[in-house]
Amino acid sequence: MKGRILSGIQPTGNFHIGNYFGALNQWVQLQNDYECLFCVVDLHAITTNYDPRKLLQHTREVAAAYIAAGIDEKKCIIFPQSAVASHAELGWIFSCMTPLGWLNRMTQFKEKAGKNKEKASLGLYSYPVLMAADILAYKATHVPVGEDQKQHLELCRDIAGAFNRFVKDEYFTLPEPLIQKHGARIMSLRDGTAKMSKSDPSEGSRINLKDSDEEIMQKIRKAKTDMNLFPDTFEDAKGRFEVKNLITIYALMTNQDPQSVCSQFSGGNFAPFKKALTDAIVERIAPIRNEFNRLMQDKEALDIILENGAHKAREIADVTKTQVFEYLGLYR
Ligand code: AQP
Repeated sequence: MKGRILSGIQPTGNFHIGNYFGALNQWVQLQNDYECLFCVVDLHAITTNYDPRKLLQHTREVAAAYIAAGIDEKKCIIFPQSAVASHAELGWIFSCMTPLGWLNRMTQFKEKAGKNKEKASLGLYSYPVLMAADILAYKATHVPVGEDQKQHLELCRDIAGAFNRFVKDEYFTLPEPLIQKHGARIMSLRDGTAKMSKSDPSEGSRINLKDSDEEIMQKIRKAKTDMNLFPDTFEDAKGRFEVKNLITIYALMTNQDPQSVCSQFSGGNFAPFKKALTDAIVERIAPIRNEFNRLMQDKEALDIILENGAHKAREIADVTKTQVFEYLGLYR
């Protein structure tokens, strides 16, 4: 094994192809080479407005999506973050070692809080500190991250360094990012400058993993393009954000590079491309969706997987927490 991986996805609703290509698809490959822990980060999901009546359902859905996409629950530890108390406990400890100046630099808080910064929760602001606790609780050596999470991982490394300096020991190793080369960012189908997001109120902005073939077809049909013809090269698509995004999605769905997609559809109008894109998405997503639906029908079996995972995760994280408490002189 090349090391230990920790990663997670928030149960904030509609699991989409951005989450799939930005995270999950990569995890499926990594599980063969690394010892993997994949959590459903429900404590992160409550940092913004959410519906408590739906959270548990969404947590199960994310776990089902992991397994449906190919994560092997026998090989990897799959668990809900809130089931392992050490995450929140270490989160508090690290928040006492994180200068405000470091958090003030985090661009995701600025994006998510938007103009309503004063009304955003303290939890949303300190979210990256809890993420650092998620990672360090398991002393993960590597963290697969989308481009947007890179800054948070750097903060995690800074926090690990600050802890090590404070206790005058190399207790934590600094986790390394594993960033995917292509398709690290899938954009909204309605606005090529905005990230495809679970919490985007526009359903048409994303392809969900559980969308029916008909829904996929409708969403691609309505996906924004522009008045020009299909570009000859991927370079020519520069500045045509929506077009570039659809080419990227097609390339990812069909395992080819964006340039060969341009060569294939060069100079044409968008109708045949959209037809091919719909077919490619359906071919790739339908088997995952069907497996997802099957798993969601047996909630008890899913809960057993989550509880078994939580049990194994606790065994690792509690050792770290105990050692951290000892270093800091906290009562145990
Ligand atoms: N559009 C995207 N393209 C590529 N990767 C993406 N990820 C998210 N959106 C895209 C990757 O998915 C993983 C899980 O993300 P998360 O749920 O922890 O938080 P997020 O990045 O905030 O995801 P969303 O979908 O945008 O959710 P909401 O709307 O709740 O904020 C991460 O690895 C992320 O990079």
